[in-house]
Amino acid sequence: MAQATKEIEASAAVDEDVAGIEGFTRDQLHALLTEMLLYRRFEEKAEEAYAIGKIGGFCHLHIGQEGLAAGAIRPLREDDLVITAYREHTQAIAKGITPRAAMAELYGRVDGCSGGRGGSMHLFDTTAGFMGGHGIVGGQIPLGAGLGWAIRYRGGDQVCVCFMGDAAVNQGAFLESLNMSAVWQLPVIYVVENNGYGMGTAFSRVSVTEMEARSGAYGIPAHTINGQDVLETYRFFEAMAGRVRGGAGPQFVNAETYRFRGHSMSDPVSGTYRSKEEVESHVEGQDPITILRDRMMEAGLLTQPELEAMDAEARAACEDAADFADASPMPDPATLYDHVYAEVNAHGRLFLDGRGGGGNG
Ligand SMILES: Cc1ncc(C[n+]2csc(CCOP(=O)(O)OP(=O)(O)O)c2C)c(N)n1
Ligand SMILES: [Mg+2]
Repeated sequence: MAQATKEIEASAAVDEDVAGIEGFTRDQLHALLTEMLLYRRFEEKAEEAYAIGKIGGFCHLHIGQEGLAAGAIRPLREDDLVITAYREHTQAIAKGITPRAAMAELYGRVDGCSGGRGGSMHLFDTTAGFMGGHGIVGGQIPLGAGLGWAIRYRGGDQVCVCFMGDAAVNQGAFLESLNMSAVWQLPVIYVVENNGYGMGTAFSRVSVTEMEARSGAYGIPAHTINGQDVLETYRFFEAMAGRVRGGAGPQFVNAETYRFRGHSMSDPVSGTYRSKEEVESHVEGQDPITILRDRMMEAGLLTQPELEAMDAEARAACEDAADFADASPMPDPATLYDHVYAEVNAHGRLFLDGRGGGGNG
């Protein structure tokens, strides 16, 4: 997979002589498809592991929405920041967390990217610029604004991509964060993964306006994209990251997508809030992987054996991740309270470096 990633980056300049689709070379297309297959197989492996009790707690799968992980995150720079909600396994992998470290975290093991303390909803790796994994709906939005502020304060030229679900735009934190981001012109791209539903409530039932209207009060430009089309998504974020890096200020993206599974592992795929037929029609016609696969095959840029080899590689990487997770130890119970509270000395100062002093005093 690392190879696939390099190929996208290496061929950023498009050679017009190379046959491709919409300016993407054959290698770039193969890399994007390989990435999305990895995400899909990872989620299927997680689903299987959850069913046999290897993974506990909550677990929300991104199946159906992978075009947004690949299309919005792969064009970013390594030092750009991503912050998101709890449906984040594939986004973490897209930003550079290995399938092994992600799966071990789902299993709650010490080799997980959060040391086994976060689980499915709290994948973290600051060195990869992946700032979590947040379980409180909308909780990551003010943090995203804070990351944008930190970038500005330090004089950097990174961007922060802050994902959220459609239900999160009705949280007060969304309004406060967009306002401050606009006032301070922060380099944050707010992205709504608009899959049409909260847990079981259609967005149309809890909103009297279209999603695009939500950022207008703050003068933040709104954009709607088709998140099932990974090529459109990739091009959009490639250009938008460049504009925001150049000082365009905060942006609001309504990325239309669809979740193929239930809200979490404990919810049915369909129910009173959406019909079986609705789900089936999206799985049939709106699968980001199938859409790209078919376009590549029609253009003569992908053969069946190539697809099978790609898929076998993705499956093997996820089997390996699960074996790795299984072999990793559980955290030592004696460390249960580590990282929960900051250590404070008698003067109320934080022990930041083990020597006391400094901190918040
Ligand atoms: C503050 C808060 N309220 C309620 C919940 C329970 N809850 C978990 S997910 C969810 C729905 C969120 O839907 P959306 O933001 O559209 O994201 P999606 O699950 O569709 O990715 C709710 C209400 C929560 N986690 N946090
Ligand atoms: Mg939603």
